Amino acid sequence: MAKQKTYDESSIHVLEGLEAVRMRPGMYIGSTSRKGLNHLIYEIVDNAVDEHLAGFCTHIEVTLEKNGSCTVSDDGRGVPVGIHEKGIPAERLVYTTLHAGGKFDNEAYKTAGGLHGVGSSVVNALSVQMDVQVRREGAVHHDHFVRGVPDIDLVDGRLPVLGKTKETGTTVNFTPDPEIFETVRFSATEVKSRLRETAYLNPKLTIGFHDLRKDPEEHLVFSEPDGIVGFVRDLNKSCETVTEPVFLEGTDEGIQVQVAIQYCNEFRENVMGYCNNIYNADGGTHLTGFKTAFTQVMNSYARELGILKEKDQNFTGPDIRNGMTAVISVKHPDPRFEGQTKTKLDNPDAARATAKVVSEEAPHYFDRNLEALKAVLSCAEKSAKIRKTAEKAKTNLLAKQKYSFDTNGKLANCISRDASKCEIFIVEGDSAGGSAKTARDREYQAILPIRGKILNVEKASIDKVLANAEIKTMITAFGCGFSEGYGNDFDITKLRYDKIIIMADADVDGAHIGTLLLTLFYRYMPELINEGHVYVAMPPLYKVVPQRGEGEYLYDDKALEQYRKRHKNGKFTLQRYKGLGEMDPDQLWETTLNPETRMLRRIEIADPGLSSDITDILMGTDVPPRKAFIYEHAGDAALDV
Ligand code: 1YM
Repeated sequence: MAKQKTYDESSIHVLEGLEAVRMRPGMYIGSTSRKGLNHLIYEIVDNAVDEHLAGFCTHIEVTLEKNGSCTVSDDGRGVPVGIHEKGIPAERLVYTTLHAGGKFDNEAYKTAGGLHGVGSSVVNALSVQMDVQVRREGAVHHDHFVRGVPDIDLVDGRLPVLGKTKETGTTVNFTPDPEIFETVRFSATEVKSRLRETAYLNPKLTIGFHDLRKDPEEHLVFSEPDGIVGFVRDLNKSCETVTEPVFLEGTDEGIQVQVAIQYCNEFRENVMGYCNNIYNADGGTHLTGFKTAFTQVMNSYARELGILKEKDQNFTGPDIRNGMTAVISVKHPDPRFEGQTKTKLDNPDAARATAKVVSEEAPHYFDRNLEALKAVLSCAEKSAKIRKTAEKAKTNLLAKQKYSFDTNGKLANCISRDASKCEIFIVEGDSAGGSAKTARDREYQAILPIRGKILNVEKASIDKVLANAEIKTMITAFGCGFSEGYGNDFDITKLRYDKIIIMADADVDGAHIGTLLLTLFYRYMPELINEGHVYVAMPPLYKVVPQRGEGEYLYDDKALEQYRKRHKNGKFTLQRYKGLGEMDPDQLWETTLNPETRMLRRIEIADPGLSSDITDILMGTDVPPRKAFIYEHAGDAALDV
C-alpha cells in the first residue's frame, strides 16, 4: 500500500508540472510558432544524441508521419524501465516530470538538452498523444500518454511488454497539440537542416530522415565522417574557395576544442559557435577566444612576411575574417549560457581554452602551408582596402544623417519621440504612401514611402548599397546605422521605432519588395530581426458584407472559399482589393494601420545557417540553385501562411 501512496502523490505533482508547461509553453520551448513546434523534435532527438555521446547509440531515425505525428528512434540502451525509488518505472518519470533524467546532470558531455534545457516531459505535455517503446533486456516495453498523462495501466507496477526482441533502443512517436501550437505542420526543410548539422557535429553518428507526408520513397541519410570540416566545406559549396578547410583541435582545462576554417572569395564572414552540440546564435566566449587568438596569429605572420610594414596598423579582426567560414565546436563539462534566449556561451575558461588551442595549433598548420597563409592574408588586405573606402563613405553618410532627420522630405515622421511606442511603415508606392499618411495615427505612426523595388543587396557591393537613395533614407530614418563585414556601426539602442512594418501589396510584386527589404535588414541590420522589430503588414484581399450582420476582411483565397461554404444560402457582397493604393484612408486605417484590427506577421530567424543559405539561393547571382529551390518548395508556398 505504501507504494501506492507514493504513486498518488507523485502523480499529483506530475500533473502540476505538466499543467505549468501547458500554461506557459513559450517558457519551455521558446515559442508556439513553427520554430517552437520543430523544437519538439529536436528535444527528443537530443536525448538520442546524448545516448550517442555516452557511447551507446550510432543510428537515429526521424520520420514525419502521414498523420502529422513524428517518430524518433535510436539504437541506444533504451530508456531505463526498472522501478524507480518513487515506485514507478523510470521511463514514466522521465516522460512525466520536469527535469527528470537527473542522471544526466553529472554526465560529462551532456548536450544541455536543447535551447532551454527541457526534455521529453515537455514534449509529452505539449502532445495530444505520445507513444514510447523501449527495447531493453530482451523485451519491447510500452507506454502511452495523452496530453502528458499516462493512459495505460501498469502490470504489477511495471510497463506492459509488447513482445520479445534482441535489439535495444528507444522509439518515441508524438502528435503535437493543436490547442498549443499556431501550426502543427513540421517544417521538413528546417528539420533536415538541423539533422544535417547534428550529423556534422557528431562524425560517428548517422541520422535517417523520412517525410511520409510528401514522398514515401525518399529516405535521406545524414552522416558526416569528416565532422565540422565537412560542415564548412558544405557551407562554402556555392562559393569560390581560396583555401582548403583547416582543422585545429586540442583540449585545455578539460574543455575540448575543435575548429574548422575555410576561406572563400566573398566579402563576408560566417563564424558559427557550438557548445556541446548546441548552436550559440549569439556566439559567446568560445568565439571571442577564437577571434582574438586568430587575429593575433595572422597579424604576426603579416609583420613577419613584410605585408604589414612597421608604420602600418594591424589588420582588424573583421579584416582577418574577411571571406572566412568557420565552425568552432567546444565540449564543456559545465556550460553556462547568458542572454535572453540563453544562446550565448558565458564561461571564461572556454575563451582561454579556445585561444590557447588556436594560438598553438594554427602556426603548426600555417608554417607548413604557406599558400593557405598567403590566401588568408590577401583576403585581409582586400578587406582593409575596402574598409578604408567604406569608412569614408560612412563618414559622409553619417555627416549627412546629422542634418537630415527628415530624409529628403520623404519620411512623414510621427510626433512622439518615445521609441518604444513608435512604428514606421515602409510603404510601397507613392499613392499608397499618400493614403497611409492621411490615415495614420500621427502621434505614433511614421510613414516612409519607397518607390518600386529597392536594390537587391545580395548582388551589390557595399559602395553601391550605400549609394542607393532608398536604402540611405531607411538607414537615416531608423537612426541606428548599419553593420557589414568591415566594422560594426550598428547601435540598436538608437532605433527610433519599436516596430518596422513592411507594407506591400498582397501580390507577387509586393512579395518581391518584401523579400528585398528583408534581405537588406538581414544582411545589414540583422539585430532588427533578431530582436523582433521587423513585421510584415497583412492587408486583406477581400471584404465580404452579408445582407444581415457584420462585414469581415478575408486574407487569402482559402478564407474566401471557406466563407463561401459557410454562406451558401445567404447573399453577400464581395469586394476585392487589388492593392493598397485602392483603399481609401478609412479602409487602410482599419485593415492595415489600426493596432486593434490589423494583422501583422513578425519576422523571425528559424535557423541561421539555413536562412543565410536560402537568402543566398533566393537573392544571389546564381540562377540554377534558385530554380531548384522554387521547384522543391512550390508546394509549401500556400501552407506556409
Ligand atoms: C528517441 C529518444 O530518449 N534515448 C535514450 C534515453 C535515455 C537513455 C538511452 C539512457 C540513459 C541512461 C541510462 C543514463 C535516457 N535515460 C534517462 C534516465 N531516445 C532516447 N537512450 N540508460 C539509458 O543516462 O544513465 C533519461 S533519457 F533518466 F532514465 F536515465
